[in-house]
Amino acid sequence: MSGDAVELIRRAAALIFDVDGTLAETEELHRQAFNHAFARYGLGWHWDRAVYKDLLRVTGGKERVRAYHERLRIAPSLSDEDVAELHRIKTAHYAELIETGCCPLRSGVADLLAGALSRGQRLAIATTTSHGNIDALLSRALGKRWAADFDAIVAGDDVRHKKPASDVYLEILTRLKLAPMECAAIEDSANGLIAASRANIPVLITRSMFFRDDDFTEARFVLDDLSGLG
Ligand code: XBP
Ligand code: MG
Repeated sequence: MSGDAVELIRRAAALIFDVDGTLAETEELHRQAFNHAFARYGLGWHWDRAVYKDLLRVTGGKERVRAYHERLRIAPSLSDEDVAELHRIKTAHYAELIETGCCPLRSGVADLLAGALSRGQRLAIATTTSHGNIDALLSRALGKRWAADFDAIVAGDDVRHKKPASDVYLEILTRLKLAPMECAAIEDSANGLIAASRANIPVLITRSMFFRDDDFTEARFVLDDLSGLG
């Protein structure tokens, strides 16, 4: 464990967490939920891990479906209503998968959240996914009243532009009334790193399953997980 990473975390007035890949390895469940929705919708699409890894460059589930559709040479027409319905099926199935308890918080996350609260630090969430998905994950992992510990929660649909745009992070800073350098962002992907860096917030990367080969040159620290930081 780099002592400087501990210092970055402990000196921050607020810790701003990404969700997917950072708090838990959720992307594999998102992938399974997309495939469930494609089957239910009779599309005959299947995203294997390699395809999904590539598609994860597109942030946002609806945007990811649209991007894949545009890449197909022969494709059924797909209206915005179709995409919305597919995404609704996907989201419902994702919540069912989360509810089975198969997706615990990643190593070190619970200790870091508890340690930060005990030190009087503030907690926030800046994510591309939806409030419903955040609630499904964190209710299961931290209990129904989890949100009381977070001073600001900004999701993809709350802002105009999803990551790698800085919108979610700028909105968090406004809500917390803090300067960027008073915070630390904890992310797992290059898109998340770019988003936080564009808002001038120092970033600590926790390497995750799908993004471990991303370019993290701009990050202040790159760790395998968050254990030892609490
Ligand atoms: C992850 C994402 C999300 C999820 C799917 O962002 O890009 O789109 O893959 O969630 P982050 P939705 O790591 O910033 O949370 O289908 O709800 O978009
Ligand atoms: Mg992420």
